[in-house]
Amino acid sequence: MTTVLMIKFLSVAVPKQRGYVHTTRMMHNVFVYGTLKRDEPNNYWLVDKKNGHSSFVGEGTTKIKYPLVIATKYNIPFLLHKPGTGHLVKGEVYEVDDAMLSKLDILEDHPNYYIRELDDITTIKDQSNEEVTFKCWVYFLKKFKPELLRRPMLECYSSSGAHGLPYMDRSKRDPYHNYKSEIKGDNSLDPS
Ligand code: PCA
Repeated sequence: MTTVLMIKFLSVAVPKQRGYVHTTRMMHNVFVYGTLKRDEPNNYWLVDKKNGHSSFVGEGTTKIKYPLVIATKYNIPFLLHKPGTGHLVKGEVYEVDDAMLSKLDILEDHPNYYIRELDDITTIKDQSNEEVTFKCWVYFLKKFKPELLRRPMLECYSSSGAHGLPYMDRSKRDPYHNYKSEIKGDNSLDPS
């Protein structure tokens, strides 16, 4: 297995007053494990060109175990930052530009709610079938109520999975219900 640091730039043509000039945009790898995956309720954010650029890189798996649980009355998936507990979680890697990354931060309310962190993700290269591990951004829940660890831990999320807990879209939620208080905790005594 090889560990690689993938730093990419996208070359784009930007209109100037006369003709076009080429400039480069920083690209980022993001690992998604929940509603942002293909065929899941928030994937439209990632594919909407108005939000910026994204391209599917491949399926990926966390290199260490984490608890992936569904919580709140809206059935939201959370990757709890408790390394070593749960499963090697399966998800998808996307390459995104700065504009898309900041849109995803708005959706996930980083850094107030989910926290975006770089973590090791393993994927299979198409051409050589070789396993590679590289750093991707991942949205974690870092301060959570300990009782969330008693919930069933998933290896692979789907809103329509056998758990029977379909995700409820924001537009259908009660604006007066503070669902964040259902999951937010103070893990200051927990070193992970
Ligand atoms: N969307 C992000 C984090 C949790 C969620 O529902 C994701 O798919 O990775």
